[in-house]
Amino acid sequence: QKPSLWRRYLGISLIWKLAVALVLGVVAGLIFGPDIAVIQPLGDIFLRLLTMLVMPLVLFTLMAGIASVSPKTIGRIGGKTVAFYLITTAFAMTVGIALALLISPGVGLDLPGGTEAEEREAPPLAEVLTNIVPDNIFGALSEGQVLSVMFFALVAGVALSFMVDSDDERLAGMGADLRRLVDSAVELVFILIRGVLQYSPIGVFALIAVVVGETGTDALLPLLALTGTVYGGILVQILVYVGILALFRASIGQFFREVREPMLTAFVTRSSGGTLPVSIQAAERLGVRKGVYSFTLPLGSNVNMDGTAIYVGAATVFVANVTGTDLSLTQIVTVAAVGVLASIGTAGVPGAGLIMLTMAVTAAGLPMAPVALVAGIDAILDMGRTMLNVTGDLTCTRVVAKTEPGMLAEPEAAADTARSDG
Ligand code: DAS
Repeated sequence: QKPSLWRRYLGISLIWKLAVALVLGVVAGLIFGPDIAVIQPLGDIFLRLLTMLVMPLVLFTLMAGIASVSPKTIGRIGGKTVAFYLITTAFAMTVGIALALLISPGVGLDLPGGTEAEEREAPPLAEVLTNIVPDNIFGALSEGQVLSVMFFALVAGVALSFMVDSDDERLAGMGADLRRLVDSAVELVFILIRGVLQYSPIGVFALIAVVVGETGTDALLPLLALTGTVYGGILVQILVYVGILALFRASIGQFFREVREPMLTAFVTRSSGGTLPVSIQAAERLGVRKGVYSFTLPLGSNVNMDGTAIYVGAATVFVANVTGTDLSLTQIVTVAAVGVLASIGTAGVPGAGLIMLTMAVTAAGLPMAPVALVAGIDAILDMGRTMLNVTGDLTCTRVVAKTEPGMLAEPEAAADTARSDG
């Protein structure tokens, strides 16, 4: 008999449902304006469902991934990944500042210098690094300290990897049992993810409707110029990723076909952490082995934020422009350095970049008032920067997998080789 409506709904691909939800959300936002905020809870539930999965996912996938890689391979993957993330983020920061100096968004809008920024001291680097080591893993899990949980998962995964490789029969047997348990936990989280994603069209509709309802269409022209600058930078950085993929002979068409879903999810949820489950599934579809993505994706979703770097660079120049401040070279270098650290420190949650922007503006000795202006459209900027953050993580994942023997499923590896010979 005819499939039920519900069956038919489940049959439609998630991308279509998200695209329809996006359009309907914009329409609803324009029609109802700020009153549409009454459906915000539908969006909050979606974000909470995604965030609920982040901790179990990071803990189990990272442990499972590390444990599935023989001890001698872990070092190589880690080194390559960190190098890739730092280089691309520094480049993104340069793009953000250069474009903003070129386009000069906000020039001519002379806002009062505004009150001097209250000293928002960035935690000293030594403290940030020390705090990565958790003094209580259950505390780190409950407080959502992703970096600390990752540290624990990393060391526990390495220990498990040595356990499985142990010459002591008893130990190796226990290691194998524990690894099966962890792998099963990962599968369970994946099932939960598929369930949450069935809810995402509703969550997306609500999130978009509220953003459009709030910012409306009367966004000021200078803010439009800032938006153009940030999205221009995002486009440039995506072209950089295309260049890197071409350099490593990875199929660009296949890559963007598979990462479309995490890109769109990141765009609407504005949360790299929340998109992690979707990114992991895209990495699986790209043929990347868990041994690589279980390291690169959780780490990337927390420290690799090229979109945020572009945004902090461009928005800081915007703040200078709207208050008629000429940035000295020293100030520009300060913004670049603080901006890169800020993007590393930014959490993979909505709006985190705005918090880091206030840190960069303070460090550059600029007035804080215009940051409130940027905050008005921060959600729209956050969508694009988060999408780029996730795209950068997946580009690194694909490239690292390509350079690690046995870390790319056969069909992709064979296709890559053919491309190299071609
Ligand atoms: N929304 C953050 C993320 O999830 C980025 C940001 O706010 O800058 O990547």
